[in-house]
Amino acid sequence: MAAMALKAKDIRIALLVCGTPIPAVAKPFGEYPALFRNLLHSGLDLLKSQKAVDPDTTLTLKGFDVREDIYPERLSDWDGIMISGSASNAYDDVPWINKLVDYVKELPRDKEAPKVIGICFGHQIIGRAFNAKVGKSSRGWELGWTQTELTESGSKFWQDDIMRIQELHQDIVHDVPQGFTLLASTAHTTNQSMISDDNKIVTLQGHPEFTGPIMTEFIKFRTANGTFSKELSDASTLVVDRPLDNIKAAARIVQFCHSE
Ligand SMILES: *[C@@H]1O[C@H](CO)[C@@H](O)[C@H](O)[C@H]1NC(C)=O
Ligand SMILES: CC(=O)N[C@H]1CO[C@H](CO)[C@@H](O)[C@@H]1O
Repeated sequence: MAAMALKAKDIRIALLVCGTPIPAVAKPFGEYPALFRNLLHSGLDLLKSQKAVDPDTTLTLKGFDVREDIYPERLSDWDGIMISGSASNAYDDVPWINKLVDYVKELPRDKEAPKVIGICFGHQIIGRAFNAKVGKSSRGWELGWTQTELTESGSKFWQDDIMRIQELHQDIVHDVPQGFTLLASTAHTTNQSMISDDNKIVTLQGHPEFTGPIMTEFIKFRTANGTFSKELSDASTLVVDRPLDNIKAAARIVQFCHSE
């Protein structure tokens, strides 16, 4: 971990909320703002235990429901803009998604823009904004506990050789946009994580905010409603509670937003 401790401040994260988890997740575990707030606080605690940040550092996360056209007022108020997951398709031609894509497209042109982090649907929105092809995978769903392989740049950014994370998607970013570098891959999905060459935008196809118990609820619900086959459901359930690198990933996201 970085030897030089970053000095104390409040790290301010604006979460662009693009979806609502199913009630079996939202009720006990919270909606996306709560899930990401808990995750990033755990990441910050890890950084503190590693003495990688000042012990007085705090983190504030506020949700903005972009489906209702609610966006942060000023970019300069934030250290990070995070884009959440969603049950919607990033490639759909609907007004709120088109607006979000245009918003993301403009961010690199704005000097006040903070760091940008896209998770799952957010990763795909960033892909679309920068002209990658986004669409359904020919391999169907990538579901549950997964070990992603990090590229050389990925190991540098995520500070490991692999990342164990929960996956819940069938849409993928088909190519790495110009000006971005690939950070992680699986056999199912080559483009699992990307970083922009100016070091301002990072994406993840997996869900660091999902734990085994959360993923179990998604598997149960979507198997019952016919989305997942019994085979896929059984295979995913078998490994769903394996160890994850969520908090480590969260620490890297917090550090990314904290640094210049
Ligand atoms: C199953 O549930 C999910 C919500 O998690 C929803 O997005 C999807 O459309 C549902 N599928 C069917 C076939 O009802
Ligand atoms: C679907 C897929 O694998 N797309 C691309 C992901 O990114 C690499 C470049 O790093 C491409 O070679 C893949 O074709």
